[in-house]
Order: sequence, then C-alpha cells, then structure tokens
Amino acid sequence: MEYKCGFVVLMGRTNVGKSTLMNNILGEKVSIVSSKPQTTRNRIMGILTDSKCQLIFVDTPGIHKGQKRLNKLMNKTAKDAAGDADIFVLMIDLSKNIENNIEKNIDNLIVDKLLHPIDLEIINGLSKGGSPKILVINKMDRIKKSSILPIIQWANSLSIFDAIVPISALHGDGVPEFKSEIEKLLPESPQLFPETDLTDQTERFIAGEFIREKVFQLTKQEIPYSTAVVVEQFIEDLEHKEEGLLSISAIIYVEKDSQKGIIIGKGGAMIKNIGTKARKDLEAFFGIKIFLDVRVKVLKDWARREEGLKRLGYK
Ligand SMILES: Nc1nc2c(ncn2[C@@H]2O[C@H](COP(=O)(O)OP(=O)(O)OP(=O)(O)O)[C@@H](O)[C@H]2O)c(=O)[nH]1
Ligand SMILES: [Mg+2]
Repeated sequence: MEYKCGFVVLMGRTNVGKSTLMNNILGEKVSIVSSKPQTTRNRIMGILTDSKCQLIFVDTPGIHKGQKRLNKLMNKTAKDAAGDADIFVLMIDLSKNIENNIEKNIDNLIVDKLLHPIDLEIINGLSKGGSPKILVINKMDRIKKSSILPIIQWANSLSIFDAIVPISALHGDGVPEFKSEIEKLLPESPQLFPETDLTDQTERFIAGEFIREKVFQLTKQEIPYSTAVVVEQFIEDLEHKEEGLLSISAIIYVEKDSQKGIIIGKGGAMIKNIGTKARKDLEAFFGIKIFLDVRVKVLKDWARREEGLKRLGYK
C-alpha cells in the first residue's frame, strides 16, 4: 500500500475544543487550551507520523465575532487555512444549547435551535465534492447520545460530510474512530515532514504560548484579550550545561496602563503565579530545568492597530 499524508484542518466556532482534540491525538500539548473563547490565535500544526501515514493536523483560531483587528486577523487565519485542507474537519459543540433546550422543556429539538448561527454559516459555505469533510460533534461527555440524533440525521441529509463522528476530546471517547476515518480519507502522498517533527512552531513561540495560556487561565474580563506574549530571550545556559538549563525572558504586553497593574497583581502575586505555572509546564514540555523571567509592558491599543499586531508577531 502507498504511503498516505495530508493536511487535516480543524475549524469551528471558538471554544468548541479544537486544540484539546489536537493535543489528545498527539499526546502532547502543542496548542494551548483554556475555558475562555479565542484562545488560539495562530495556525498551529501538530504532526503525527507512523509507518503507514503522516497526519498533519492544523489547529486554527475559533471563528467568532469581534471588532478589533486581532479578531479579524484570527478569523481570516482560520478561513485561509481551510483553503489548504486535504481533509476539512468542522467541529461543533451542542452541549450548551441542548442543556438550554432541555431546561426549557422543548421536546422537538430542531437544527436551528441546536446549532449556533456561526456553525450554520460555515456549513452553508461548504460545497459538495472537493476535499473530504468530517463533522465532529464534541463534548459528548456532557450530553446524551440520543439527543444529537436529529443533528446527525440532518447533517447526513446534506450529503456534504464523508463522516460524522461524536467524540469527547477531553476524555478521548470517539477519538480512535475519528483517527481511523482520517486515515481512510487521507490522500496517497509521500511524507512531508521528518518523522521526528511534532509541530511547525518554534520552541520560542511555544514558550510564549505557554505563558499566554496561563494569562488566559488566571485573569478575567478583557485582560486575556488584551494580552500578547513576546519571548525576547531563549538561550541554553552554557555555564549550567551539565544540569541542563534553559533561560527564557518574556514580555507580557497589555493594551492599557490599568491592565499592567492587574497582570502584576497585589505585591506581584499575579505575575508570580503566571510565571510559576508557565515554568512548570515548560519544564515538562522541554524536559529541562528552566529559568523564566516575565515582565509586563504596555503597547497602547496593540490589538486594534495593524502596526501593534505586527510588532507582537501577528502577521
Ligand atoms: N466537557 C468537555 N469539555 C471539553 C471537551 N473538549 C474541550 N473541552 C473544554 O472546552 C474548552 C475549550 O477548549 P479548547 O480546546 O481551547 O477549544 P478551541 O476550540 O481550541 O477554542 P479556541 O482556540 O478559542 O477557538 C476548554 O475548557 C476545554 O477543556 C470535551 O470533550 N468535553
Ligand atoms: Mg484553540
């Protein structure tokens, strides 16, 4: 049998669990995750290679509404990535709407009530034919399988999807089935990346993302959305080479002076917490002791300005 290889683009509304699924399949945290929407901001590849095939997952920013330039760039990044898909995966999360509808005692659940308008918009934009498409219904640990039957029936009737797979990306249920559907649909092609590659992202970028994940997990309201992280220094400390020491300095950029105080926290408590938690994750990922220095700076309204986005690495 010929070798199979291709790009599997994961797309969907923000917060449905795309990054969680990619990490689960890879068995490594390559893409950061949080309970807040708009966590992923870039196109991030996760590569899984075996003797028969190479699956190149492409995690994308969640589709959402938002007024800042950063929001528009994130949506565009996702849409552009979809154009390069060998297999297109649309992930949806029905768990919230099903709960709401059950609470309201609505017996006849209909598609419009269960699907988010953004899901419908994406589905309406898909055409029959072209690259294979898979519909993934995530967060099945929160809902009864029977409650999604109307959606499965409806999605089948569209004749757009080659497979419809209910999963729980968090717990792993349905993930092997999802993987085997991909292996079936993947085109024959030689391997595109060396088998030791896990991602296309640099170690520097990953370090910045791990810090940003902690900001998303630990801060509230507008803070996560006004924050970007730039790694200024990423060096192996030669003096401590035997023990292995990686020295990382990063700047957390915020949009306003008032946000700087929140990131620092009372007596520096917040920035210390961010640093400690990020360092633990980085040490686990890189398998080496890490010295992490994190500081905060203001770059006025960076997320609203083209120039601000560019300076902080969002192109
Ligand atoms: N209960 C449950 N929660 C899940 C599942 N998959 C993901 N989550 C949670 O959903 C939240 C969002 O997960 P992410 O993986 O960051 O979602 P995303 O689609 O990548 O989000 P964006 O990057 O913002 O587009 C996190 O709190 C996850 O733990 C699942 O199968 N079940
Ligand atoms: Mg994500």
